Formats: sequence, C-alpha cells, structure tokens
Amino acid sequence: MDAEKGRRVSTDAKELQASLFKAESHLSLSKPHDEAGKLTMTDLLKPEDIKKSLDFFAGETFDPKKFFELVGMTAMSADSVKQVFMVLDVDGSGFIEEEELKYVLQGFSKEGRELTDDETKAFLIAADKDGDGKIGIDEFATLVHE
Ligand SMILES: [Ca+2]
Repeated sequence: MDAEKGRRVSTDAKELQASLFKAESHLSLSKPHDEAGKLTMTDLLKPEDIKKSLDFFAGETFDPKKFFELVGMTAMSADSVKQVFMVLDVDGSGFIEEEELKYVLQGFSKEGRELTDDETKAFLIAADKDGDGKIGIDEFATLVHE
C-alpha cells in the first residue's frame, strides 16, 4: 500500500517535470532571435533613442539627417548602418523603394508614423545619388555619414 503511494507521487513529479519542460521550450520558440537569426532594430539601436527620435518628428517635418543623428546612427560604423538598412529593406530586394520609404519609420518601431508624400520624395532625393528612384545600401550608408 505504502509502496503504491510512493509510485504515484513519483509519477506525478515526472509529469510535472515534463510539463515544465514543455512550457520552457514553448517560451524559447517565441524569443526574438527566431527565423534565421535575423537582427531586429532593437538589436542595433536603443529602444529609448528610437522612441525619442520618433517623438521628435511626430508633429515636425521629417529630416533624415537629423533623425539619423537622434537615433544614434551617425555614431555607428558603416557596417552597422548597413545592418539597419537590411532591417528596413522589408522585401530583401537590396533597395529601399519609394513605397518602402513611406513606411520607413515603422521599420524602427511599429509606433512610427507614415511619411507624407512630400517627406518621402525629399528623403528619396537626398539619398538617391544615382537617380534610379530607390535607395541602395551604399547610398543609405553615405547619407547617414555625409
Ligand atoms: Ca526593397
């Protein structure tokens, strides 16, 4: 009788352990470094700097150079700036096209606002040195550091 009781307890403990393990592996699945180890914006920039920069331009005409400075990109290496570019290039085409540029602030945070058509055009003109109508990775890095 006593032996049977003991067996029941140890079975319960094993079940508990199994369910804890399940919960743990479930948690690790929902961590940010998931698919192919792709970087997210907060791996590259401080969340508080992103918020500060987005707040600054909430009601102000967007100025890319000023934004890059506020968000901390001007102080970054060219390689890190290129990693930011790769996060912003949502479709992985190697370019930030006009349509992606309109939503570029949402690449920094989902709280970011859309750029107006005028702001989008001004941003594109400032960055698009070769005039192909889209921003390449080198053009982007140049704009941040020029
Ligand atoms: Ca693209």
